[in-house]
Formats: sequence, C-alpha cells, structure tokens
Amino acid sequence: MPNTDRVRNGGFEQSTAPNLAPFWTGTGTTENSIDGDQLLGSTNGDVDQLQFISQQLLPLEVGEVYEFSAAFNFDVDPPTSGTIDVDITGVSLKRFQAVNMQSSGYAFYSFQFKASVANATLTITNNSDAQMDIDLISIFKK
Ligand SMILES: [Ca+2]
Ligand SMILES: [Ca+2]
Repeated sequence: MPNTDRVRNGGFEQSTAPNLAPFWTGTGTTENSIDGDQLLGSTNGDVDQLQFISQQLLPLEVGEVYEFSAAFNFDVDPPTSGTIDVDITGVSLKRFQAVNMQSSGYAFYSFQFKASVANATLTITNNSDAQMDIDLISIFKK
C-alpha cells in the first residue's frame, strides 16, 4: 500500500480564499498569495485566537505509527500564553506551548502517534493569544 498523506488539501492549494473547503471545515479561513502569508504554493490556512480547522482523515491502519507534521507562523505578534492544540480521534490531545514556539516565520512541528481507530478526525485549535498561519499539514505512516 503506498504511503499516502492521510490529510487532504493539507497545503490549502485546493481552497479558494477565504473558504476552507474542500475537506476542511471550522472557524478558520484561508488566505491567498495577495496576503503573502503562505509557506508553499499560493494559499495558507489562517487560524486566529480561539479558531479551529478540522477534517475527517483518510482511513488509518489501527496499530500503525503515523507522524503528524505542520508548519505554523505567528504572523502579527508572538504568542505570550496558551497552546496550539492538535486533536486526533483516539490519540491523547497534543498541546504545543505557544510561548516556546518560534515567534515569527514558519517552523515545522510534529509528533508521532499510534492509530487506535480507523476513522479519525483531525482538529487544530489556536488556544494561544496570537494570530497564526498554517500550511503543509500532513500525516504519513512512519
Ligand atoms: Ca500552501
Ligand atoms: Ca495571516
């Protein structure tokens, strides 16, 4: 079985700003190259304070190890408190301490997890006090 990305439209290149669709839903938006905030391509996600984005992942193989990866950018002011939360069904909530993340410019953050359910939903929530861009979200089997 090829190791395909379990996240669809993870770079938001299929989205027409400011809409999240296809695949993504939530209270966040997307931005296009006019804003100049993308890391790769012409579009990025924009997830500001208390906003979230979510999508149903392609099926996972239960018991297999996967790696979540995404690039985050605090594009206005650096965060001083709170967390960036990544929730995957069946996996303990991952909280990145925002104050310890790179304060400006994109940086990649990742973690590995073992799938416990086949049909999982990915939700990324900005619980920090700073505006945030996001691009290149992926989940590959290790
Ligand atoms: Ca992109
Ligand atoms: Ca932005």
